[in-house]
Amino acid sequence: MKIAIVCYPTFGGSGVVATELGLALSKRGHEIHFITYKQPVRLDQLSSNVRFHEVHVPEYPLFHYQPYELALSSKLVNMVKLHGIELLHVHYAIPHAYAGYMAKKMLEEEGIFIPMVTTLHGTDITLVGRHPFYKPAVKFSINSSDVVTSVSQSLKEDTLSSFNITREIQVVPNFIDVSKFDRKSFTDCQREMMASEDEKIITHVSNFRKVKRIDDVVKIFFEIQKKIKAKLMMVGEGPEKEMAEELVKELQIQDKVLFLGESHEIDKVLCFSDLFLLPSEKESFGLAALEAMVNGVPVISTNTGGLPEVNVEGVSGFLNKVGDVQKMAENAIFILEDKERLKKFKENAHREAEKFDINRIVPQYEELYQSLLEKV
Ligand code: GMT
Repeated sequence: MKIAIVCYPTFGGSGVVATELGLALSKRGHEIHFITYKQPVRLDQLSSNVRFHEVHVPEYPLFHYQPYELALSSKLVNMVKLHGIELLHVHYAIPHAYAGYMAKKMLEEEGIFIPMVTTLHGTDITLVGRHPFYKPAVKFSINSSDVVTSVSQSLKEDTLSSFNITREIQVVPNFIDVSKFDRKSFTDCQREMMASEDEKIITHVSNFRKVKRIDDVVKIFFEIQKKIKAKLMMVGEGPEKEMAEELVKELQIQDKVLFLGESHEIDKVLCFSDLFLLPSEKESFGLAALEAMVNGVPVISTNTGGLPEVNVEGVSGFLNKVGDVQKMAENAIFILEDKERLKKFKENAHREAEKFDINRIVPQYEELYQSLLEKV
């Protein structure tokens, strides 16, 4: 199949999932065209089966806001015609599903019928999409898609309760390539550069937005380090980073917390981590938690959104109410304080992650595409 994938090219989960999906599909013989404003961060292997088409938005002084949707829909029309693309898969409703729908309609005028799959990722529904400024357009684009998928059951329910949806929503969970971790060489893991042997390593990875409750990450760690010798690795960039740095200074734990910035090599940090913290306000799935788990890192998270579908209570980690710093710290200490218990949780975390192996999930998308193309 010739498939166009539209996504955000940044470090965010939706772009990562879209890129990994495209790469996996290309390995299964499909021709994938990524269409977005910058080369996606995880797209490091362009080939005859994997192409990238950049959307340019020319600056024009008349426009207070440059019209990205317009440029994207025109680019989609041109690329579909030029490369004979058969199907659009757009990730994140805003504005991708909207632009995709416009492209579909323009192509129909020329007698080209192309189905569109829209995958909802979370913040496009739970944060941004339900804002009255966007809501009618988001509802319209979801209802106008040929197939709608969501990355968790919880996100499906959130979507149905926030919007008047007339389409069926299929849950296709996010995934991970488990084989990558089985093949990993031991030398990649340079633990000694980060902490001494008797220190536990605790990690958080995110885009440092308010929804991640970065202050809770620091507060949970503050409680842990009172009882257990530990270091905290903070990976990522975002608006809450400065506040977190201030808090770390205020709590006088600067020597125990490392802000590593954005990284292309998350797995190299996760491979020596003992525990992962994800105390988010909302999380439709929690891809970061799954990435930790496949690396054998237990997860202390909140029990919000889709997190209970990924992190299993008492097995791969623990889940507590949003903001319950004390409980999350107690659970973290419970896992870390006993060597055998920690080992068990690490094994469990990896085993639970295997349920989301790429080879189980990608065929679900393939089947869905196939059945759509049969209807055209
Ligand atoms: O985590 C973020 O804030 C980024 C955001 C995105 O749109 O890239 O992530 C969302 O999509 C991910 C991939 O499906 C999910 O794993 C995240 O849980 C979801 N984030 C939220 O719901 C806050």
